Amino acid sequence: MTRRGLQIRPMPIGAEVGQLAEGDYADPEVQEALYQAWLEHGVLLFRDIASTEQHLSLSRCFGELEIHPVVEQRSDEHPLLIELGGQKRSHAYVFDERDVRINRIAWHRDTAYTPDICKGAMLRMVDVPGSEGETMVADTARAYDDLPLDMKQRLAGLEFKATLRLDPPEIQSQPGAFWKSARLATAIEDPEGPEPKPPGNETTAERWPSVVHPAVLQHPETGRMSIFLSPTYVDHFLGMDEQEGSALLRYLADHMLQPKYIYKHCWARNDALLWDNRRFLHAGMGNSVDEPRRGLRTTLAGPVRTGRYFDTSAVPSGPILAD
Ligand SMILES: O=C(O)CCC(=O)C(=O)O
Ligand SMILES: [Fe+2]
Repeated sequence: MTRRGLQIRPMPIGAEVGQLAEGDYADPEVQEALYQAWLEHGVLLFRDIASTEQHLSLSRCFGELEIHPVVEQRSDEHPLLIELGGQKRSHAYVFDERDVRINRIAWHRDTAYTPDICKGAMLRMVDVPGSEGETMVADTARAYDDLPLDMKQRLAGLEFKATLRLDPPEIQSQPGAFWKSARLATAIEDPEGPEPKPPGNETTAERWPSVVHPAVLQHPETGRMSIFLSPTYVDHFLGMDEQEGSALLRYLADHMLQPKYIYKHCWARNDALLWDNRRFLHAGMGNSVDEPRRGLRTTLAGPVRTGRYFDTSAVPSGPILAD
């Protein structure tokens, strides 16, 4: 506990931070205690973050913020925020021919489709869709610790190729997805939905050339190892044949997404969840189309240069950091 009575309450995964007065964020002692708690637990949960100003100043306790590279995601409210749901309502998909959902996102690591991943992100839920729309986080440092030694040796030095997929037909139904099939909802299933975009096109590939990242990462601040693989963006492991690669991918996804490494957060309005993107994967459960959900998210600038372009001559054609 700090002089100002800051409380950090560990959860099985991550920790919840007790109520803070807004002025406390400016106190260097509070900032330092928050930062250390974040490095230790990897995920922090805050309650009652009631305004964008508060969200931004709390986020800044963990470092400089960056403008998100995907222009389409940025919120009109503030350049340092991206919006999930709300104005940026996405298409609905039908999962396993059963659940018609929006905002469902398979396990991923933010900006793992760029050479510099972001250090972390803080998602604040402004409109909560009833009991739906939970966010899950998975601790890949604990998962790494529990790997057998021969697997740790196998992963050392291994790299994977990663590519951004924005478009409907490419929605993941592979390791890291928690569904077996997904298809775009029809206009009858999702009458309010936006017009479907054309399938994956050259523009995405030109703007977001494929990158390469290490399969395991030593955390630059704590020195702790984690499984760095991002299931959503991975194409394959470098230098490995397809059969061996897909078996390894399945093994790692099954291992690191065991319930014991996962915290599933059921949102209350104005909760804010901060994850260390170097250590944690996260995923969105999604919600039904008639339940509005709106989240705003800051992005912590790393940069953590862990990657490089797959094609070394690749030059992204679009804006990367700002318009
Ligand atoms: O909407 C969610 O639950 C997760 C969103 C997400 O992946 C993100 O904010 O980076
Ligand atoms: Fe994300």
